[in-house]
Amino acid sequence: MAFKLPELPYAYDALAPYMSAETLEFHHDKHHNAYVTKGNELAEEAGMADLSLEEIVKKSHGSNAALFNNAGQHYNHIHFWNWMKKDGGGNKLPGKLQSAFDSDLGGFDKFRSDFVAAGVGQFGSGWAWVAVKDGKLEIMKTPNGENPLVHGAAPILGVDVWEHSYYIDYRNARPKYLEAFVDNMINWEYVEKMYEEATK
Ligand code: MN3
Repeated sequence: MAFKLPELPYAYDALAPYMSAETLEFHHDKHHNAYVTKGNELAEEAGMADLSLEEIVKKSHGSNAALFNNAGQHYNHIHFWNWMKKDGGGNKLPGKLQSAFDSDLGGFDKFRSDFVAAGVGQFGSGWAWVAVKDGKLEIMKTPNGENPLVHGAAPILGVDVWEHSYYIDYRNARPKYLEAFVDNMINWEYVEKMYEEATK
């Protein structure tokens, strides 16, 4: 199944001032598109072009680093665009998520500080996550294009901490970007949908 660049689910300026149109234009049209183009070439070369994206991510992990990085980033960005929305974020979580955050992550405030700390603590490029592992939520961080799928977990929320995600808007202030992501951008309904899929 060939990779295809999805449309952004909102206008380029929808997340401003927390994430600018300029950031989204570069990040979606250039960076994500490059992962799609390169990923298709490498999947073809590896004879994996007919597999699903998730299968390619898992199968290339540890055996084909170039394909893994591009396929992983394609998977991560497809969800990343949907993990954000205009007027998102904040501590009003849909009911089922709220109970899981309370029981597994110590409540919203502890989630917020642990998630921001995971993103800040990821040295260099990578991602911070909330993932379901063995039926429970966990905060994780991964380098480069890696994601929780290759650690036996299902991501339900992730934030891109590569500099291309925040440098135009926040320069080197990664913590401020992560706080704005949690407070003003998260699409909790999409997180809930992934939570339901991961726990059914
Ligand atoms: Mn990115």
